[in-house]
Amino acid sequence: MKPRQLTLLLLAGVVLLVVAACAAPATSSGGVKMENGVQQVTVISGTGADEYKFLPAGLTLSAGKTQITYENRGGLVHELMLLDNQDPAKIQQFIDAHMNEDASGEMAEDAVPGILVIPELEDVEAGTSQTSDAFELAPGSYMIACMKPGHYEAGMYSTFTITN
Ligand SMILES: [Cu+2]
Repeated sequence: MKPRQLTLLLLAGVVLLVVAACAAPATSSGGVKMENGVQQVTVISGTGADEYKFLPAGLTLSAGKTQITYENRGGLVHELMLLDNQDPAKIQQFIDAHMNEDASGEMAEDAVPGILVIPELEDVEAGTSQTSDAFELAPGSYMIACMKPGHYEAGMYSTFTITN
């Protein structure tokens, strides 16, 4: 075999490996599973059109001990806030207060008490994930949202419905 052919063959091998690595199923596509009595909720955001999306959207969960993992597969820094969505007007108040934090000097979660259900998963870098502590999830309506500037407006939120 001529050196040139060998080089081409090696190159083809490398290309195949790269393609195989890319085609391999991702660790998980997100969703809900029970583990040691704790409801594990995994949401992801992706690249391109999915950069500003929490997936899967519109999850229905059970009340009880819960842990949320957010996996950022996109190219930007994001965050995940779990918000009480019983009163959508309060969500808007929270968003306004959040935009105003620098001017008002007041944290949005203080301006709208009780809206933030758990501490936010803050500054989740591209290609990383964060998991919340376990917490007790009560029945009701919730929203997860990213409040990085412009992200909520771009559609980076999703609602959770919690059944008994
Ligand atoms: Cu975001």
